Amino acid sequence: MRLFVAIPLPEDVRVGLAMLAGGVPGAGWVPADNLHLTLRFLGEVDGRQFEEVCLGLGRVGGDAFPLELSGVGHFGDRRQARVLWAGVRPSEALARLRGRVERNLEDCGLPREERRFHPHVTLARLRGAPVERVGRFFIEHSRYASRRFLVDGFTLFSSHPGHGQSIYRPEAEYPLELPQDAGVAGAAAGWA
Ligand code: 2AM
Repeated sequence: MRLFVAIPLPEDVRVGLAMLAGGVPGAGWVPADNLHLTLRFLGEVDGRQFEEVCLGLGRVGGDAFPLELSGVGHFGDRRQARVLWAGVRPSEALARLRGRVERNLEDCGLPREERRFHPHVTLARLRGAPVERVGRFFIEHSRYASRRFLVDGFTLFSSHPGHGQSIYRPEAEYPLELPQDAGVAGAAAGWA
């Protein structure tokens, strides 16, 4: 099984992200339904490890927190970008959640992730996209920002080959704790 842990995004945020698609020849845009924020890619995991991973993630816990997406960027060489992404406004709570996920997966026997965590939402994978069109994408969308939304859980997904696009299936969902007065606090923080 090919697994990853991710934060699912609210539908309106995904729709807003999907509206950034276009204008870059050679871009394979991620469909709105597949957009997510990866916390940890696990890769191939066998049945026994899968059970341990599910239990380990169940021990992560923690409080729900607000998050905002902000800006766009790329992975790969500036003149040969491989991936276009939407960025995430820096969040201590997100970094802490990622740390807890990482520690609990290590406790399950998974090798430590050596790469630095760079929170992002992949929008497109590129193949031979003209550099000036990629540059225009950055100019046009540099001010992109989502609304503030509540991260109230994370999900263990399995990834399956589909026609053109991967199919992501939720295997297990892990809620984060809502503050006692979530309704009032959430409205005040502009989560809703
Ligand atoms: P991404 O968030 O940068 O797109 C499912 O494929 C998820 O796992 C994607 O979100 C993808 O990262 C991540 N992923 C896939 N293959 C990966 C790899 N080899 N290393 C790290 N992350 C990977």
